Amino acid sequence: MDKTKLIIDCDAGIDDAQAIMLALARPDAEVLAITCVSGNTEVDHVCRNVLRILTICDHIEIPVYRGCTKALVDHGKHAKFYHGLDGLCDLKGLPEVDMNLIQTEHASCAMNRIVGENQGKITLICIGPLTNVAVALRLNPDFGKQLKKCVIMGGNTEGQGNIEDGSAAEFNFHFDPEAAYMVLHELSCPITTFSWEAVLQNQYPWDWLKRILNIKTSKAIFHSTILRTSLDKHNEWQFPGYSFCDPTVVAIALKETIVTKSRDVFATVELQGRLSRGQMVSDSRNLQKTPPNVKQALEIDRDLMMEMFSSVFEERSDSK
Ligand SMILES: [Ca+2]
Repeated sequence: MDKTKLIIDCDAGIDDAQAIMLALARPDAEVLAITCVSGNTEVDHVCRNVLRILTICDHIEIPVYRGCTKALVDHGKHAKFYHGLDGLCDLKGLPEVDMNLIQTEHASCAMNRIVGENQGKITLICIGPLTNVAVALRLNPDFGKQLKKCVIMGGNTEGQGNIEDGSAAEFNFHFDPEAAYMVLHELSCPITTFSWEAVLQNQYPWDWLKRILNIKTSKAIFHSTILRTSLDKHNEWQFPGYSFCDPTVVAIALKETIVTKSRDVFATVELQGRLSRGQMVSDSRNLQKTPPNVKQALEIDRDLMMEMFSSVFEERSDSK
């Protein structure tokens, strides 16, 4: 089987953990590197969390790179209201890890090197703010041309935000609007985005999630432990179902057919605005007569998504 070669750029993060667990469990994926960026929490916490996830999944051999400590212009606000101070709900008892395992090469340099060594073969999965990718672009303007494709968790299609300050932007784009702008305008490879509104419109049955939370393998217990606090937020927000952000992006990267409705559109990012800084703005009527630069995934084959995610926790001989 030809495996899809992945670089995962993340700000782990609870749903980043789910996304990485999904990628590592897939026989059709090869994770070449995980790069870390400031976002949900500080970048050192992100690095530690990624090592914890790799430890639980028995894939500590995958290289992890530390990336940007701040957004390009502003210092964005971390999402401690959902992910806790350390990105995984400040829980005790998570695996101890050796931070010396973090590679010395900067994440943006590593992205460029690995993509240069595998030209046209790498799918870049972006599930955090886009700062590392923007810096990779500034180091090498041809970075995008050397990618196979890029799939991004981020942006808006209808101006709904998911940040406590009430702004009309999605978290990853809001955290570093300039980086998101650069990526949409300059990353010259096929780009697919999964917006916050698409997350809300593709929710999953609570009963299905409860079945996963009741599995008692070490990997499933880790997953249910880190999810517990965030589920209180879902209850508080009265979501009708469970919402998947980052894992859906991994699924889209590996199986394009999981997207059952999409639109190709020219989109940019608002860099000003009191309430809309960081909002993705789409020219859905093509009034500017500008060629599309993104495919926006709108609807997901939820049965397939549930099947893919459930398989992460299926028993194997190693009980992971
Ligand atoms: Ca994330």
